[in-house]
Parts: sequence; structure tokens; C-alpha cells
Amino acid sequence: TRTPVTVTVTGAAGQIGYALLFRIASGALLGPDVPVKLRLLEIPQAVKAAEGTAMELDDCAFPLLSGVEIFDDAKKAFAGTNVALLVGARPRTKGMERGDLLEANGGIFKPQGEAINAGAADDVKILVVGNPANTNALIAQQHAPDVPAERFTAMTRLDHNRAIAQVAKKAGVAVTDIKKLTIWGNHSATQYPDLFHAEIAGKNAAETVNDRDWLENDFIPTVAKRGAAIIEARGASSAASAASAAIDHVHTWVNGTADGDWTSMAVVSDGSYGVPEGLISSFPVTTKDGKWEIVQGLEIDEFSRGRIDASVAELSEERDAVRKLGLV
Ligand code: NAX
Repeated sequence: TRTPVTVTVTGAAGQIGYALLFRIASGALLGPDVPVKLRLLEIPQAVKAAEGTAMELDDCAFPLLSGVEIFDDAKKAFAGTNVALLVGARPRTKGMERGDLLEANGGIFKPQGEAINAGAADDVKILVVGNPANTNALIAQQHAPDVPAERFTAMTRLDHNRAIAQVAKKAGVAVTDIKKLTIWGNHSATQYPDLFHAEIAGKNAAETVNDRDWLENDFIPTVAKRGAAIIEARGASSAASAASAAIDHVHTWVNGTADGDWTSMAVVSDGSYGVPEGLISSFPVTTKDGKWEIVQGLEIDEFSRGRIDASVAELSEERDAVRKLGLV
């Protein structure tokens, strides 16, 4: 039997955590033959709730789950971890300026980056889900100098999956017919879901849909504002779909993208497509053997250029703001 893979989940008692942990324990994250050990990190006030979730995990008698441990100390929670899912974050509350939000999250992601640096396994892979995800990932990465920068990623897979669902519906095809979709930039309302390089059943998606008005005025804003629409309808933010996307992100990273397809991940820029080096921005990526690569050579027209630049400009502003706060 294989040795268990250690997976640390922060914000484990939150609503995404509740949807995520059971899928990890069932084998959806790493595969049906990989045992997992779960380590949950919470703030002290939420440890009791995390214990309740752990009781329920026990009660599932998952064959692949080899243990659950709960911590309120980041150093302990990340010791020896192979996969770190950073879900817990400080939400924006009423009257909070963006600077306050970035500062509050810096207080979470800086020590978590340090703890990963100090004790995570050599092969650690990190996914940041907690918002503002790209910049939180940047803060953690900057405080983990001994961990290769490419191990720090942020989640735009939910946006990617949302975009696939919207195009499939519009074209009247199955979601599996949609390939090569890209989310560019920041996980925020400025993100750019790109249909110009996407395919529907092997043909160019933008040409197949052939409805520029829909693409610009319906598709893009629907995907970008889907989070707000879910809150409006459900009275709570996306949770099961976010957890599902986190599962997809890590599963694809570990197990590889299919031939003829790619996925969207926010990863550290090497300057590709004019995205300033070092920013953690969403790109089209392929994965193989646990490593990702940015898809090269796509032609970017003027419309896409403008959209990508606008979202990347927001990421640069966020980086400047956390620099001013001394967080990176
Ligand atoms: P909840 O408020 O339900 O849960 C967050 C949990 O994090 C709480 O239990 C809290 O105690 C814990 N927490 C806070 N600080 C912590 C720390 N320092 N260490 C460990 N745990 C800590 O939020 P939930 O709905 O689960 O969402 C979690 C995060 O995901 C939010 O930041 C949210 O904005 C973000 N999202 C990101 C998405 C993405 O696509 N990247 C989509 C979904 C979601 O909105």
C-alpha cells in the first residue's frame, strides 16, 4: 500500500471546507488509490467546529482516509505537508477599504508562507483559494524563499468551470465538448474569460457561437459576476462549486491535462503575454508529471489585449499596495 499523502486545509470549519474535506477524503483530490492524511488549520474560536467536522469524517469510514488532525498553529499544521489548500481568509466586511483587506490577509498569509517554508514536504504544492486569492498567494510565496515559486498557485478554476458551463449552454453542447478555455488575470470582476482560443467540438468557440454581442455583454460579465449572482440567489457565497474547483485544480496539476486541452491556473508569471514577471496571474496552462507550463504562442488580438491588460493592471496595483504595507 502507498504511504498517505498529507493534505493541509486552512479554514477547514468554513463553508468551502465543509464541502471540500469529504471529497478529499473520498479520493477525488488525488485519485482512488491514494490514501490521504488530513490536517485542518483553524483559528482557535473555530477549532471546536472543525472537531465536529472531523467527527463526521470519522463517521464516513472513508477507506482512503488514514487520519485527521486539527491545529490552530500554522507551523504544526504545515509540518510535512504535501498539498496545502489555503482556504481560510479574512472576508471584506462593511466599510473595509481594499488596503485594510490586504493588510488583514497579509496577517494570515505571511505567517502561513513562513510555516510552509519552515516545514512543508519538499514536493509541497500550494493552492490559495481565500480571497484576494492571487495576491494572498503572492504574499505567502514571498515568505517562503526556500520553496520554488512555481509551487504557489491561486484558484481561477471555478471561473474556468463557470465559463465552460455558460458556453456549453449557449452552444447546446456537453461541457466535455468545450476545450482550451482560458481565464486570464485576476480572480476578480476584471478577470477575462477568453473564447477566442477556446474550442467547441474541435472548432473555434468564438466563431462557432458567432454572437459578438453575447460574448462581450453577456458571457464575460456573467462569468465575472457569477459569484455575486450566487450570493444573491443562495444567500451565501459559492461553496460546493468552489470546493469542486479546488479539487479539479489540484487533480489536474497532479495528474496532467489531456492532450489537446489546457486549464486555467493563476501561476507566477515569467513575463509571458506581457504579464509582469513575478505577478501571480491566471494563464492557460498545461500540466504533466506534477508540473505546469504556460501555453505559449497564442495570438492575442486588440480586444483580448485590452481585457488582459486591465486585469493584470489590477494585480500590479494589489502588489504595489502590499509592498507599501511591507507584506512582500
Ligand atoms: P467561511 O467564512 O465560511 O470560512 C472561512 C474559514 O476560515 C472560517 O472557518 C475561519 O475561521 C477560517 N479562518 C480565518 N482565518 C484563518 C486563519 N488565519 N487560519 C485558518 N483558518 C482561518 O468562508 P468560505 O465561504 O469557506 O470561503 C473561504 C474563502 O474562499 C473566502 O476568502 C472566499 O472569498 C474565497 N473564495 C474564493 C473563490 C475562488 O474562486 N478563488 C471562490 C469561492 C470563495 O468566495
